[in-house]
Amino acid sequence: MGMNVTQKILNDHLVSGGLTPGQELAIRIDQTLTQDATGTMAYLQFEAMGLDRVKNELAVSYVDHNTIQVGFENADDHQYLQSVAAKYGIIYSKPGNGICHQLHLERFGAPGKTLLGSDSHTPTGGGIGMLAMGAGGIDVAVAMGGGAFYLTAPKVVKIHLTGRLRAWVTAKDVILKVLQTFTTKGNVGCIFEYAGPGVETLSVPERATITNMGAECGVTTSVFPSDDVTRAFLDAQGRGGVWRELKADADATYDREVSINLSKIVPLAAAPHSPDNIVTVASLAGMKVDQVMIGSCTNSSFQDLKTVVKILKDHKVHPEVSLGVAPGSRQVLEMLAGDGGVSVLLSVGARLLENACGFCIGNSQSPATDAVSLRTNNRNFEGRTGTKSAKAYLVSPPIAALAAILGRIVDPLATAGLKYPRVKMPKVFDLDDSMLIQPSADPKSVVIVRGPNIGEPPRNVALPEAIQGVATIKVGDKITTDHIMPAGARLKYRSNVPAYSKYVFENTDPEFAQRAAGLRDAGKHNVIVGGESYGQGSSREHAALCPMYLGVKVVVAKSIERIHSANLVNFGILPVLFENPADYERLVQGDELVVEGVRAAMKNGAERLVIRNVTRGVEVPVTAQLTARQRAIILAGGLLNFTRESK
Ligand code: MIC
Ligand code: SF4
Repeated sequence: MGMNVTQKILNDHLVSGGLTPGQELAIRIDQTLTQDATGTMAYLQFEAMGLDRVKNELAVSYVDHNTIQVGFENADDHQYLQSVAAKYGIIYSKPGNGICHQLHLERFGAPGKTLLGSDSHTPTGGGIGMLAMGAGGIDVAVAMGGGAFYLTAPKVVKIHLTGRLRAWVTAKDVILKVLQTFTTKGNVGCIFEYAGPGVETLSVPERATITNMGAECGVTTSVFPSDDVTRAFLDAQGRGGVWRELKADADATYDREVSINLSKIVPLAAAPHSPDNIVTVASLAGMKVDQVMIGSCTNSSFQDLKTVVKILKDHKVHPEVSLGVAPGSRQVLEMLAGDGGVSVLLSVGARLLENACGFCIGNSQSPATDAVSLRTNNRNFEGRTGTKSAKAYLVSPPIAALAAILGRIVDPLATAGLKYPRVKMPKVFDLDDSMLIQPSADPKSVVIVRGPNIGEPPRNVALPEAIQGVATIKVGDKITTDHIMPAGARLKYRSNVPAYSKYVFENTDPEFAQRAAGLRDAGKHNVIVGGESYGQGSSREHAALCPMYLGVKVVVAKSIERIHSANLVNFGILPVLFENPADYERLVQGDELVVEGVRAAMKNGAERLVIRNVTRGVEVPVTAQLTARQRAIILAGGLLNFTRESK
C-alpha cells in the first residue's frame, strides 16, 4: 500500500511500535536543536544523566531568545551554553546570528530527516520536508544522547492546496485560514501534510511560515513534500547535496482530507487574544494602529522583508506608529544591507531590531497601555507582548507594512492604486557561517563555565502511594504555557528554577506560588484543575518543572496539549482527564482532594482513578491515558530519576 510523506519518514526512523494511529512508537532522531531559553535546562539535564558526548548526527545550540542582557544572567547562560557545546560536540550559534528556526532552515535542514527541538516552532523544518517536532528540553537531551523519541502514532490530515495566492495574500493568510478551520483545540496527535498542485506555487520560506504556525493548532507537526522548489532553495544555500525528492505515493491514504483553494483566500488577521480568533483584514479596515512589529521565526525571511522594504520605499512611517523590523538571521540582514533594503528601512523611520526573537517573546518592545499592536509573529496570547492591556493582531508582513505607513489597518484588496511587489527567491544566498562555532577538537580540556545564574535542575521524589492534596488553583479553557510560566521580563530566570518558580501563574493568580509553596511545606500535594486544551503554546518545560518544584503532583483537566502533557510526565506530575467533562464544576479552588491507590494504579496499568473531593463529599472519576513507559516515569518521579534507575 502506498505511503504519505509522514509515514515514509516515520518508517525510515522507526525504532519500535507501529504506525497505527494512537499507538506509541519510538523513532530515531537525526538532528536536534535547542535555543537558550530552554537550552540551559536541557544541557543541565544532559549532564545530570551522565551523558558525555552527543551521539545523534547533528546537534545545534542557538542563542536567540535572551539576547537583551540586562544584568549578568543572560550572558552567564550564553557562556555556559558555549562551553557545553564545545565539550559535548554541539555546534554553537552565537547571539546575533539569528533565530533558531530560520537559521536551521537555511543552514542545516534536510528533506527526509527527523529533527527534535526544544521549541514548539521546530515544525518550521517541515517546510523543507523534514519531520520536525517540538519537545521538552529533557526529551531533546535524551535524543542527543542517542535515545529514541517516543510519540503517539499520528493521524495524518491531508491539506490539499489548489490555485495560487493572489496579490497581497501571503503564506501567513494560508496558515490563518488553517487556524480558522482547525482552531487551536482538538488537534492533538495529528500531523498536517500539505499536498496538491498549490504546493509548487509556494517557496520554501512560505511553506515554512505555514508549518511554523501549525504549532498553534496543537498538531505534532506539519510537513510539505520535497520537490524542485526545495531543491532550488537548497542549491541557493549552497547545500544542494542534501536534497532528495520526497512525495506521497499516488495511492497514499490519509485519516482526513481538507481542501484549500489558495486563489480564494483573502488577507486575514488573528484578533486578540488567540491565534485562532480569525477575522478578515477587511473587517478591521480603518482601525488605528500604535505599533507595528515585523519579524519572528514565522515571517522574517529575506523574501518577507524585501517585500516590506518595497512597500515602505518612498514613504515615511506614520508619526503615531512605532515600526520595528527584526530580520530572522544575519544572512537576511546582510542581504538586505547588500541591496539597499537596510537604508530604505532607516530612511522611512523604521527601528532596526536585533535579528533575534525580541518582541515576539515580550522581552522588549512592549506596547503602550491599551495600544493596538500589529505583529507578524505567531502568538497573541493576552500579556505576551509584555503589556496586558495591549491588543495584538497577527497579520502578514505586507499588511503590517501598509499600516505602518498609513497609521491604520488597510484592506489592500479594496484600496485602489496599491501595487503589490512580488519578490522572487534569490538564486544565491550570501553564505557566512562564521558565527556557527564548531565543537572543540580537544573536549577534555574544555571547562564548563557556570556563573551564579546556572542552578542545578531540581529532582522530584518518587510518586507517593496516595495523593493527599488541595485544588490549589482552578483555571478555565485554553490556558497557555505563557499563563503558567510567563516569559518576557521573567525570562532571565530560566536557568534558576527556585527563582523562576516564584512567578508560576503570575498573571492569572499572583498568590499561587506562595500558596503552593506553603502547602508543599505543610506536607500537602498541590493539584491544578484546568479546562479544555490546558498547556497550549510553547514547549517550555518550566511550565511543568516549576510547578513540580512547588509540589504540584496532579493536573486534572478536560484536555491537555501534547508537549505539555509529555513535559508533566517527564517531571513526575500526573496528567489526568475528567471522564465526564461536566465534573469540572465539582472541583472548586481550595477543596481538599484525595486520590487513593495512585501508585498501585500506575503499577497495574489501571487507567481509571477517582478523585475524592473531601470538602464537598463527591467523587470524580478521571482517566490517566499513559503508556507503560510513561507510567514507569511517573512512578520514578520523572524522567531524570527514571533514566538513572534504568542505567
Ligand atoms: C515561544 O515562542 O513561546 C518560545 C519562547 O519560543 C517557546 C520556547 C520557550 O518558552 O523558551 C516555544 O515556542 O516553545
Ligand atoms: Fe522566538 Fe517567537 Fe519564534 Fe518563539 S515564536 S522561537 S519566541 S521568534
